[in-house]
Amino acid sequence: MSKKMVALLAVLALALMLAACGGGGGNSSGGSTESGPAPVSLSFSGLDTFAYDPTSASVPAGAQVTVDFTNGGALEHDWMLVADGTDVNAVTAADALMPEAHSGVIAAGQSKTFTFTAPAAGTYKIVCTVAGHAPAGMVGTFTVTQ
Ligand SMILES: [Cu+2]
Repeated sequence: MSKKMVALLAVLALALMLAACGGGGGNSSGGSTESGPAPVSLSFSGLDTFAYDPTSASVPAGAQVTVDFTNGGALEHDWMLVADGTDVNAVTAADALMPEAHSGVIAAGQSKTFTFTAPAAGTYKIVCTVAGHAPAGMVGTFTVTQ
């Protein structure tokens, strides 16, 4: 076989590989057509010791985050995501980073599951907006990774 022929075959083979990789996009069955992080499920309890259990979570940016928040106390509690710079001594529902990243106030023993899209990479706070709770320490850390 001539060198030209070998080179031509190599180019053809490469072209076929590129077509196979790049062309499949929308019509392959299921699977990896959506790029991006896998969905994340988190479980938190709000406690009358003015703490969350667990106290922190870490998720990838852009992930669909489902939070199952249970009020494990006798008082009302909620779970709300706010910017790291938010003053926890004066936090209200209006400070929510996004309305969907808030459980709403949950009665004792009740729970709520809600879903939001993880924001850009960085550090955020989880706060309880019930009067006095965040100032008493009911604040968690929510880390979003690249
Ligand atoms: Cu609370």
